[in-house]
Amino acid sequence: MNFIKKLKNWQELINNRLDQALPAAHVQPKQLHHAIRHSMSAGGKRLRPILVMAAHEIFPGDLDPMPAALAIECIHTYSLIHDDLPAMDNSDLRRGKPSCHKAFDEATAILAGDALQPLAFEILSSFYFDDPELALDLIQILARTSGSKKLVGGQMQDLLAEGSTPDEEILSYIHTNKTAAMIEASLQMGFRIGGKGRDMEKISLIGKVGNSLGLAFQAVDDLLDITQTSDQLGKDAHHDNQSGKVTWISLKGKDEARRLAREHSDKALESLTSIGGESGFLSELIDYMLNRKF
Ligand code: GRG
Repeated sequence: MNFIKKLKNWQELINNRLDQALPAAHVQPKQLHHAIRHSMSAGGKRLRPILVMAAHEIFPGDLDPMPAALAIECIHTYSLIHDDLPAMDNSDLRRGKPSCHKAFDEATAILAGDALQPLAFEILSSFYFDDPELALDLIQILARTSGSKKLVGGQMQDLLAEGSTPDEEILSYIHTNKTAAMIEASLQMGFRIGGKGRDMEKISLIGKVGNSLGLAFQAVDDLLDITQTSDQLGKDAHHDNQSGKVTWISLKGKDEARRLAREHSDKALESLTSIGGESGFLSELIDYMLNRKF
């Protein structure tokens, strides 16, 4: 199957499985479940769940990686809902639709994000119940990644740095923790479920793939923010400059951001090659993410 067809198939499958995993919109409190579904429903690229599937495919195992893919999307979507809030990035548009607090209200958006976090861990603990060691490893990866030293810490530092003089060390901290950590965790979770999920050397390499891919992804994201329109991105464009964000572009300019994106992407491919196995799709995905337009 060609790359794009497989990507679309996985996106569709993930959307269907998310639909089944989320509480139905008619379940009380309806407003909360509507809000969760509003933010979760089609529009996201589903990159992180696709990375879970692609990492599992390198050395496939007997267990289904899809529940882990859904769990990471729950955490990612919660982080987007909270990031859009007026107290954080104050964005009106997300995934081509009004952001959660615009479509509902701030309290509902906070609660929708809150509810998605335990849902992620409920999914992991229920689906991998028969393999408690695996379930615990997956829960640990996701809990650590979404905690105060990674995702939340990166977000905190991002907010603290707003309007400040750009500083390379702080910017690296933000990108590593706010963006790359979740991409790294996606690959680690998918790989852990697969057939060589306990091979320490390969686990370290897949972590390196994730870190480099995450840094490339963020550099491309910064570039898209200045080159694309809100319509094309499905979220507020030119937002970084308006909100005084420190980015590679504010620090070193557009050409350097592009060069960095390529460099990190090449590093990701290099580490991936050392892992071996069935990595064709993931390697095409790394290229695709570098050249994406939204
Ligand atoms: C609120 C704890 C907390 C964290 C928020 C996700 C996030 C952290 C902030 C959003 C702003 C931003 C630029 C984050 C960097 C990562 C990123 C580009 C997220 C958007 O991911 P995509 O492009 O989104 O994969 P879709 O909608 O396609 O899933």
